[in-house]
Amino acid sequence: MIIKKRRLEGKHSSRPKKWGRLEGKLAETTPSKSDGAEVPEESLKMVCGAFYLPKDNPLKPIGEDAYFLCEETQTIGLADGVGGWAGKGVDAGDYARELMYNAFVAVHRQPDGAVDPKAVLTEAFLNTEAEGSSTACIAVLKGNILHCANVGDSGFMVFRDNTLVHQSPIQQHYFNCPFQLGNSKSSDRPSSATDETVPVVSGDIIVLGTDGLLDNVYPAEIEDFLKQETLEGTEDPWHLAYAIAVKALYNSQDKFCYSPFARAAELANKKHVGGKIDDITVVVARIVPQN
Ligand SMILES: [Mn+2]
Repeated sequence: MIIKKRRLEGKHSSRPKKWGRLEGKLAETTPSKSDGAEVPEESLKMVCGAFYLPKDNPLKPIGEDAYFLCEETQTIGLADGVGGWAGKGVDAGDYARELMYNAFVAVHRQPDGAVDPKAVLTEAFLNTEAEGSSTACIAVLKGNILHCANVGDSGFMVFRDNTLVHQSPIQQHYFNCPFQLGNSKSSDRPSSATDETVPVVSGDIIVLGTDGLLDNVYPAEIEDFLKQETLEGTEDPWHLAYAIAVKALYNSQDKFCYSPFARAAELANKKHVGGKIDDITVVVARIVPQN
């Protein structure tokens, strides 16, 4: 069963003021030198942190998002149970949590140093029995390449020198109905997952988020935030994840901001004003030299 997300709220929208530049072309992601010489591959690793802010709901205190971090295998992942299941008495958070638990288990069954994110997602999906459905994003660092498998409207961004250089595409059947893994016949399958490889360099910041982040915070806002953090010398990924999640929370509760969700609604000829209240998961990985 393909389940649409929550109903829209609000009546009209306003134009963007500050963040319109996001439509611009993304920078080249491949590291290069001006003299054309090949850049030697650096041995890199991810240092990870995360912050989860479930939305305020006494009936579902842990929300519907789930994530895992595994620095041992250099793998991170998150999932967002599709809230539309609540109308059928199903907590899709159960599906998302089981999926991420199974992904964490699957990561450790992969060959050393050769974790395949799509294989992890496939094994996790096959072992998940809960009712419901969920978006999912798994990212693995191998050498200097970030490999990602993504289903639906969670996703990841890569920032270099405080500038967005890569953003994963969103997969949706139609507005507010993302691709979703699940056990019903019409759910999507891991074979639908995007399979992306992004070269990274030391100093890059990877931000994974559920739509609670992506629908409320523009990448340009994260760029500004990273610039400020650079000035202040903050490097702790847990702190970054916390601060970005709080920004998403703030925007989600702003009834008048022209949020990414409001913009997407407008493009789909739907009406929505302000941020979108949702569970917010932010995973931050800082790319650093191996030693
Ligand atoms: Mn969500």
